[in-house]
Amino acid sequence: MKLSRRKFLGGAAAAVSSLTLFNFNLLTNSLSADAADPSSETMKTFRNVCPRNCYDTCGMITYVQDGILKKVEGDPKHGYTNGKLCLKGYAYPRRVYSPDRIKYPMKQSPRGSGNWTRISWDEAMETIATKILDLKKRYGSTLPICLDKYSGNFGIVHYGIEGTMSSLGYTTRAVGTPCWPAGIDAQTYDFGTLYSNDPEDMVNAKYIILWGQNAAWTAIHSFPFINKAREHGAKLVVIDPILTSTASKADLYIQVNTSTDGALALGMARYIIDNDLVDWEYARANSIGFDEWVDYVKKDITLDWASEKTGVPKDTIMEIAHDYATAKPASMWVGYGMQRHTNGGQNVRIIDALGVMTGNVGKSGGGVNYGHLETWGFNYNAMVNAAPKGSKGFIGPDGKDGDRAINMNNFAHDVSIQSDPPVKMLWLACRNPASQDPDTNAIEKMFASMEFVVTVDSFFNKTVEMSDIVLPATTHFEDWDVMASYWHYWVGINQRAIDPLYESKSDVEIAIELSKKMNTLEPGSCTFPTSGTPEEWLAKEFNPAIHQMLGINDYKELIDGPRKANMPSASWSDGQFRTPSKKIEIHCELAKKNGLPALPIWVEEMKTPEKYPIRFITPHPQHALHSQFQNLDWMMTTNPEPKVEIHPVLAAKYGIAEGNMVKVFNDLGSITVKAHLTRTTSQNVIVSYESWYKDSNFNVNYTLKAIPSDMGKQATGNDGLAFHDNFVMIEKA
Ligand SMILES: Nc1nc2c(c(=O)[nH]1)N[C@H]1C(S)=C(S)[C@@H](COP(=O)(O)OP(=O)(O)OC[C@H]3O[C@@H](n4cnc5c(=O)[nH]c(N)nc54)[C@H](O)[C@@H]3O)O[C@H]1N2
Ligand SMILES: Nc1nc2c(c(=O)[nH]1)N[C@H]1C(S)=C(S)[C@@H](COP(=O)(O)OP(=O)(O)OC[C@H]3O[C@@H](n4cnc5c(=O)[nH]c(N)nc54)[C@H](O)[C@@H]3O)O[C@H]1N2
Ligand code: SF4
Ligand SMILES: [Mo]
Repeated sequence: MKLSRRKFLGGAAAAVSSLTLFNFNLLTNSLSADAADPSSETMKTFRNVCPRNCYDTCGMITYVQDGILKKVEGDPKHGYTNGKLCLKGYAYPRRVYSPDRIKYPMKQSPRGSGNWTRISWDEAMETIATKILDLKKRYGSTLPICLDKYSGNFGIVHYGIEGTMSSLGYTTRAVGTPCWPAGIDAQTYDFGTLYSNDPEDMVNAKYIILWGQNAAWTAIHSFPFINKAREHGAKLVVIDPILTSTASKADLYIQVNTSTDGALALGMARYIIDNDLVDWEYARANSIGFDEWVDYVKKDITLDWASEKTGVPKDTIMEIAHDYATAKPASMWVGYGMQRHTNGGQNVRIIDALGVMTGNVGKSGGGVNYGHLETWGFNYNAMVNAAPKGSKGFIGPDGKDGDRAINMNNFAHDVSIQSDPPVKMLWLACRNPASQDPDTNAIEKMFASMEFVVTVDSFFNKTVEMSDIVLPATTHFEDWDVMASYWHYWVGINQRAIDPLYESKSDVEIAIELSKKMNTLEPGSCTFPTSGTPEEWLAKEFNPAIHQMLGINDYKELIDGPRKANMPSASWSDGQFRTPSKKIEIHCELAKKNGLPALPIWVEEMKTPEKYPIRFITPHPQHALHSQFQNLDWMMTTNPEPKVEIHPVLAAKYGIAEGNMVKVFNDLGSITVKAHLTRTTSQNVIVSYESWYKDSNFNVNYTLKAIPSDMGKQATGNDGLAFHDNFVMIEKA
């Protein structure tokens, strides 16, 4: 039976939970003990925002004495994060003052040797600018220079990294997002864009489904709102192939076969139709193609099929279908984990249709919630720079010069195949492809083939190890910025709380330095402005629409506290969908034009290859944010080594015992990691959380093929990655 029920904090769960809390208190107490008295007259406080790629984008209060960051706390004025941070957030002082921080510009020769020497900023800029001008002369354009930037820091001023490139001319750009593209396209096809209910509005839900979403680790601040709804009687259902920390808190946990969520949702739809629970009035008034889809469900879908496909008992499918359709309102939160499949976007479209058929879209306490970009209407001033006069670029369909876009989600491959001109130089900032991209061997080979690699970062990570020059980046406490969230609706200012440590500079300051050098060596070769204080750069990002949305007249008002956008708590409550038809497009011609099914119908999941019968899922870790945080001393104490989680039955088949070293491998590569036997995963799935451990070569992506998900191109330029359609074999090492 693939179903288990847990009472919230009942039995063993309560014991584990209080233990965790106990350890956590110890940790925070020791931090407070280290810190000076917050009420001391010499203590200054600043407002910061955690700029990581995290749902929560927490407001922070930073305590500084004599120019030293003493401690960080959650900002009580932030209505969503409510004065609390996660463990990573509380560990920030360990990051700022980590002895492992990159302190100065450094060069490595030869690349990959570990032979680093400190250089001055002037030498670094001279070397980089000379190389850029040399490439431009040799190839007639700056297209041989390729930028890969993603989610190290999502601050708006950090779009100056893109600005660094556009001010040089037309360059090659890694385009796309590994996070959420298939789901974005699914919601774009259905609703016109992604737009979610305010997560604080979950308190009004009577029933909540977290579908492939591990909020207890990846969005912890949503839990108080979920719990409040539960205090009022709402039920929490978690659907995930792994019994995650989130699942352990649920009233009902459903262990679904991976990549079959669409089949589960269609089984639910069949039950809802058969039992006359459809909100025909809402669905017919607000969507197109609804009846056509209902006909498909009636003709093609049975509960027996859905149960067989998903591994979920028929009774359970009926139970959640009934409860979801009758709870009014019922909220769904679709996670990014579940769309990382070859049919991931399509599965999201089917889940969207469930929301529509039950009239849960556009309602407070409802929604098919995935994320939004409604509060991101800044000027992106640091990003927009005209190319220098006479710049030659990639000729687009419009006949004009432009950047050359390559696929961020197939980076190693796409960089390698460029020939006219080839890519010769990489600029990496806020990005660690050597840890985070699929097919690490291919990434290493591609890096080795480059003429010149510059990385801007704060730690000597795997990408830095493959670079010629590294430039030291400030942390967000050393910089001005403004931060919006892709989940909640608060916007906060990030003050410079301490001076930049050592010789570190922000990405915009680096662009300024580079521009000065470029223009000295060849006047007019770079358009990036050569002046402006960090706060002036920040001020330029605001506009009247942002002011109005936040109810402020000046960005400085945000120093008094973050502001929430003045918007309805229920997305789509006005019924103004942003599709071509202005209705929800259950039948979507745009999807059809893009080679996808017009309707939210079932698309087969990727089949398990015979040679590699075990699925290897590598989701997001608790103590790290990708390659960030886990390398810090506190995290290494809390979580000293990586593990692979294996079901005892599967482990027995391969003669593997708890604590054995296990080789996980496929055609692409292998990793060797310690086994942890657990029934939280199923018998054909092993799990390891992606992370960069200090002094370790552990990297799940050595085994991961760059297989695209089904959607993403329409809204984000490239399809997503089917990270969780990865198959391996295991043996005792
Ligand atoms: N602590 C922490 N927080 C983070 C991050 C982090 O690295 N660490 N990363 C941030 C970023 S960049 C992102 S994109 C988000 C991602 O946050 P989430 O949306 O929570 O995504 P994941 O943790 O990748 O995956 C969530 C769950 O999806 C499940 N899953 C995988 N395949 C399937 C499937 O076929 N069906 C179903 N139902 N479930 C499936 C996985 O088992 C996993 O438990 O989190 C952000 N927050
Ligand atoms: N196997 C597997 N792989 C995955 C995923 C998965 O689920 N499984 N998830 C994918 C997802 S959803 C994502 S979002 C990607 C994340 O991929 P990345 O965005 O590359 O991930 P990070 O580890 O956050 O690395 C960013 C780097 O930016 C640096 N950085 C931080 N702040 C700054 C700054 O202000 N300036 C500069 N210049 N650098 C800075 C950090 O030190 C870090 O080295 O990983 C993807 N990879
Ligand atoms: S990592 Fe996420 S939860 Fe933790 S402090 Fe940063 S924004 Fe908040
Ligand atoms: Mo992500």
